[in-house]
Amino acid sequence: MVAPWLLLALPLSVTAAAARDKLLGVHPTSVSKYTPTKSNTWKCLDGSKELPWSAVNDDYCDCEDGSDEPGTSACSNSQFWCQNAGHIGSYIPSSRVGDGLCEADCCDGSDEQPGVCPNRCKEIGEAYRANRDAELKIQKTGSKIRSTYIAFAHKEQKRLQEEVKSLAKEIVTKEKEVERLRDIAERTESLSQAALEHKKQSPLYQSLLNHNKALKSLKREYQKHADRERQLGDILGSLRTGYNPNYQDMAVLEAVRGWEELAGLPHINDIKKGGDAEEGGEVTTGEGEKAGEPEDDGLWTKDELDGELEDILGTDYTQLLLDHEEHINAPTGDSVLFKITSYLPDSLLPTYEVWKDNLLEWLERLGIIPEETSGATSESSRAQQNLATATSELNRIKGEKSEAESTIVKIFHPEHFGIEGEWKKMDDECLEYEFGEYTYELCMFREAKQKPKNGGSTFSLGRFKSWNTDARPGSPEYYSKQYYKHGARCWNGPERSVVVLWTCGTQNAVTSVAELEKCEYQYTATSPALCLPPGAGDNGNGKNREEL
Ligand code: MAN
Repeated sequence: MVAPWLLLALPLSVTAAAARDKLLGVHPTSVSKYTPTKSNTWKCLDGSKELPWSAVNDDYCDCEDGSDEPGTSACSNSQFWCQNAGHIGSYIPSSRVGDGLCEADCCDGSDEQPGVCPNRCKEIGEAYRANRDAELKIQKTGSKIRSTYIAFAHKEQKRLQEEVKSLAKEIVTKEKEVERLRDIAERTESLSQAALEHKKQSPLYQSLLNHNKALKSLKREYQKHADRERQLGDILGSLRTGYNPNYQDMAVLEAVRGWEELAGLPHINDIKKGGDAEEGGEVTTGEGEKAGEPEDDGLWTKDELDGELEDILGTDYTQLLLDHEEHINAPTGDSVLFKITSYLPDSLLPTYEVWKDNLLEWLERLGIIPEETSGATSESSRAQQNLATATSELNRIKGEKSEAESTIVKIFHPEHFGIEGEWKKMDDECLEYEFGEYTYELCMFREAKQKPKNGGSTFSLGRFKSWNTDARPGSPEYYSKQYYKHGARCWNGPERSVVVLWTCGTQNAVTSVAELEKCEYQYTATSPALCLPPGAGDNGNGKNREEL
């Protein structure tokens, strides 16, 4: 079908109109390809056919590549070039040519019959340029800030490298210190062993051991007798219930009566005659005293003996001895002599110990100080404590060093703070955004949270998991998305999670929050870290478009 505006164009100046019509929909760089031969023919652009020049844009598709119909909808594989003077030129699919609709990409209306679509390119172009200029300004400012972030990352790298070096030195010193303290602890330990052996010779300790032995023996004998009594009780019980009273055997009767009295039982004949005396099972002691009743003189009852004797026999007498020693020495406090070791060089320590022992021995002999106050055991525990403190300090420094080392690796790692380290500045920075009844928090590279404004529990929305794994690490696209995962589980739903969509902006800020699905949140945010210098990293937005 011939485009109606082509028919309308016929009465116009034929040559001018014909020339213009033949170039309708042709991109400026291809204009030279649309000229007829001397014999007024034309070749399809793929060279497959030669046609009369009149066949170009005649609304009939002749060429396989659709090149003979750049300005009509006749060839389905063809594209129409909208010049859009004053804005940006753009291709549209040929199927949209002459469909009576005004295309956004064809603001000059050249794809429709004249008068159908007004030419709006001037105003659209102006608005577009104003917007682009504003964005460019933001990008320029943002990229300047970004370069300060990069400089910060380099500084941080240097600072951390220095820190690692100095921590390494500190570790060497601390390791030597730990070795020295271990040596002292081992030596004082062996000294304290000897002192302990000496203390164990004390009459008090020896007597305690004897008491313990005596108690153990008594317990063993007591148990033997208790067993024997139980067995005798069983024998006499059988005799009591099984003997024949008709035989009138006085010896048997006496034994039964005697047992009944001892055990506090009613006479068996009364029970058999149907008397109302109850059969007591519990055997009481001779005087009718009940087991478990406390003794007046403070002695232990049978129950206490059964329950607590075992504990007493399990006493750690060595520890008791040391506690006793500590207790006895406590009021006198530490003598300067016992603190002096911490000020002495290691090489002098053994000599000092010998000298100290001799001095103490003499002081004791002369009665100037009470005997056995050397406190070698507490000296040993002090040495152990010093060793433990130094060891844990060493471990703390080692931990600090390895953390600094792992941060150094992350600074310029594409999967962490970016190839240029541009995100390091934001490490652990927290941004907030208020929406509805919550304040939404985003602590970069750590955790996202949902905090209720009017009280209630804060929910974790997830911890930092990764950048946009669908893009190539290091590309701008890669840093346009961040995932925070495995937050607090939603009631009857998934674990809470966040996707942050980043764009270039002059400030680090969260600009919107939405809960797209239950417990799946989307933040939008801006950061200068994403502002590349204008021109750099342009991924060809203008594909198919061209500003004129
Ligand atoms: C809380 C908030 C909401 C969420 C519901 C799900 O109220 O975390 O965002 O939708 O729990 O039960």
